[in-house]
Amino acid sequence: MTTFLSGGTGTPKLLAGADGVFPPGETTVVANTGDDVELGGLLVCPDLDTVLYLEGDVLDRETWWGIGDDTAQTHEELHRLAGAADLAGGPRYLGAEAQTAGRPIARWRRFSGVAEFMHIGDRDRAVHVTRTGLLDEGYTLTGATRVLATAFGLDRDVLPMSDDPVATLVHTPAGPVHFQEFWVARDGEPTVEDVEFRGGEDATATDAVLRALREPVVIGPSNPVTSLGPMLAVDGIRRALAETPVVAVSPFVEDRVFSGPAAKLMAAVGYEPSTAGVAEAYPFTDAFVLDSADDTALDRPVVRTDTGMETAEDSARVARAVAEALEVVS
Ligand code: FO1
Repeated sequence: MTTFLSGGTGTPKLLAGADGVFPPGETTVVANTGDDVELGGLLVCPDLDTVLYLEGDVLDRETWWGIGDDTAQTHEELHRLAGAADLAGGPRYLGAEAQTAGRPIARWRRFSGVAEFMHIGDRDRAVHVTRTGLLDEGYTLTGATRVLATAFGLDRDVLPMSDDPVATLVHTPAGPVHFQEFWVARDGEPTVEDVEFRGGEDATATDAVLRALREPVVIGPSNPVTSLGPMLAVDGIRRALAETPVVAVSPFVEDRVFSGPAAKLMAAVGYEPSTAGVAEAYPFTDAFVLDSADDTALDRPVVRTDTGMETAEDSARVARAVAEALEVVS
């Protein structure tokens, strides 16, 4: 058995061609939930859903989020209504008191659905309605995810990192904003002073996650700060990673990042935005997979390959390098 830690697009891209090396029935994916928001009363879990949709073969492969060829009639009507009533768009946070009222899992990231600031497709929304309904019926997020995994016919086990709330808040000169405001509404442009994983200290890892972390662990080329940071903020997860073989794929080629805001966020939290900085951020990692053009000298074993992943064949090549690195450290 092997366990993948997933967030953003990095680890999903690795999983997309990994079946031949890591058979779905023998792998578990633990997904970041720091990016989750409650929007118009519905819990949206982008990193869980990307894995559900990928493994269920419905993922939008242009964006790597949402469902391919989805319509967005409800989203469009929400914008028409808001526009016609002169309601300002942009993220509309619920009031300060409401942020800690309501469903505990949604704490510190509760938004009104008026002029919905994230694009939610119609089929995607059905998933959020189902998930939120199950939570309201008393399911944990782990239980609700299991139901959705069955609905999408998954062979891989997919687990949220915790059933407790952890919210990724980006501190900017104008104050803290949720990661989805920073990324979706502000295009990743605000200056970042710090990144906070609110709730991380009190959140616990579920038994299912702790069981999965007894197996060898793979961290794909996900963003070390916003994809992995929320997981590392949970004590039990950090401790479990120190006890098991871990292989990580660098999202950098030396100091060049493949995509996304990783470099900016790493610099903001005090890590060099480079492979060397990733190694510092992941002290529990026993071996790394680096790009063939990455000459960074690390104090741990390294397997090199072309880590660019555009096609399933690319992902399979990186998966084989990961398996080779795991052999060295297991
Ligand atoms: N990313 C965007 O850039 N714009 C969006 O409107 C948007 C909507 C969205 C809806 C559901 C979902 O699961 C993901 C969505 N994302 C959107 C992606 C998301 O912001 C991030 O890429 C992830 O949180 C990073 O993993």
